[in-house]
Amino acid sequence: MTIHDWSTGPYPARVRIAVAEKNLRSRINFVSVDLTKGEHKKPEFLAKNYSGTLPVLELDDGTFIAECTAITEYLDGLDGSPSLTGGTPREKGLIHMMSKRAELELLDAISVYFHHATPGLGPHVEIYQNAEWGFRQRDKALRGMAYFDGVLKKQPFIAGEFFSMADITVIGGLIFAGLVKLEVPAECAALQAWYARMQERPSVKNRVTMSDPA
Ligand code: GTS
Repeated sequence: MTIHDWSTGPYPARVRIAVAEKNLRSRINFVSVDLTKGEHKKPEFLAKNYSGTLPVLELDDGTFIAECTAITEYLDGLDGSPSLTGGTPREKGLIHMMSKRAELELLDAISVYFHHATPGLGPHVEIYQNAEWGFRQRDKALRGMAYFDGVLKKQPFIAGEFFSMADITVIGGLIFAGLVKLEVPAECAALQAWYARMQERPSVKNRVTMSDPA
């Protein structure tokens, strides 16, 4: 399988973490797409993913799967023993809900802030910017951090009692927050403690070096 991505990107990080958690590194070939050159908006890439975003998983039969959640579900199911996306209907429902919430309230909001209220990927890629919308999304992300802090005061992981795709999505959000220098507020102590724990996981720690020869 091939993953088209960008090694330091927060969304690619989500799939790289899933690859490591599922011990799939030896089965994946990574191909780098240069976001700063706008390669992801060129016709050759849009033929792989209509949305013009990374990452994209290319299967050996030529099928392309985009969207981090969809790719994670695919990878998680390969061994017949899904651990990141839930085994029971209840687990699947909760993980899906919390992962979607982490996108809506945190990661995607920070992405909008980055693309609209900062120079983003540069003028040749950011052809439309709306700073006011970007700043609103930054504030939404800060509220999202407070929400996830509340969740983590009651349970050890984002979707309950075990590490899942929902944790990975929040990790992606906090990686992006770090890149745009949006600090987790000091009062979000549970979120900070959880993130410190997450960063100790080998899958999180080693994600950027994954493209180097194994
Ligand atoms: N909903 C998509 C997913 O979950 O896969 C969003 C993917 C996404 O926004 N990826 C970023 C991207 O392609 C990659 S990165 O910024 O994290 O490296 N951004 C480029 C752009 O122009 O939006």
